[in-house]
Amino acid sequence: PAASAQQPKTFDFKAYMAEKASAVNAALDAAVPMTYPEKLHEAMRYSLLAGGKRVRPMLCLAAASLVGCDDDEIPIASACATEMIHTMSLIHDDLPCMDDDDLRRGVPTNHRVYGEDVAILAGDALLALAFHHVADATPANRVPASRTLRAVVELSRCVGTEGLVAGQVVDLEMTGNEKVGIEKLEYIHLHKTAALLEAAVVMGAIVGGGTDAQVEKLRKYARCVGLLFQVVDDILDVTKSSEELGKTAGKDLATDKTTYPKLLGLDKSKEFAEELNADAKLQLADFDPDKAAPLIFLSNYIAYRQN
Ligand code: GRG
Repeated sequence: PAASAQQPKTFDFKAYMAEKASAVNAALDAAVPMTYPEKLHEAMRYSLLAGGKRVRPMLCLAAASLVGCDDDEIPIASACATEMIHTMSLIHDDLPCMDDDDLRRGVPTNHRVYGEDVAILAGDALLALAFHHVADATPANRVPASRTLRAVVELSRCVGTEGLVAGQVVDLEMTGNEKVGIEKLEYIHLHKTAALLEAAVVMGAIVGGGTDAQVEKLRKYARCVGLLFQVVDDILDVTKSSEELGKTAGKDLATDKTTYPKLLGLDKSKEFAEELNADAKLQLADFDPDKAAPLIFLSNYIAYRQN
């Protein structure tokens, strides 16, 4: 069963992704109406609805359904909250005082369109809205207050000193530092990237009514997938730019950014990604293989994606 849990044959993952992404997009659209002050809401919507892959909300919905919750309306608020936080972190990451980027997902960054002041505030408003969304147990989402409380604890933990902010601060400290080792690199990735993926999965499992044992299995799954996400990102950085340049060495090897391929080499980085993918899927071995299919495919998708 463990082997078959890793290879479900009859699951249309493409259709699954399209269906979930469109449900998430509709819920995000409804969550930020174009009300007064319009400039703020426009800036929030500009980045929130700019066509991300929606990996975090999908993980959240899939985890809820794996623990037996067959109504997406129940985890949808948590799912949207993870995307709101992801979006606000990208807006702030792109600011001149951080990465100073002009483009995100092929279009001008939030501050290039709305100005730095509004971009910072749109990010702040998205962060607050994320928590409001999870905490606001309206009849539509029907989540018991005790589960909501645990979900808020998970979400708050992944943002601050144990999550994204800590990862970003260490990343900023490391920029241009030649001596970044594998431990520091892993710290950055576990905090900047894996923490929010973990919160997405764990919140889904909690609001979906999973047992403590199920929640912890899924937490392990998410940690592997979170690190996998970033290792693959680093690999793509090398392989994509070498394809673009028609060279063997990509831009990653030429910049001062420390990455897995730089520390381990490309082949070892690919092996590490394979191990993380296998380890993630191993955590799902005790679940019904048919129900585990979305999380199995999501792990494979993260491992083998091309962008
Ligand atoms: C969270 C309060 C708070 C502040 C933000 C700037 C910052 C602190 C953290 C940086 C977080 C960051 C930019 C992490 C990188 C995450 C990452 C892997 C982004 C790419 O994710 P994808 O591929 O992107 O899912 P799409 O575009 O598909 O949504």
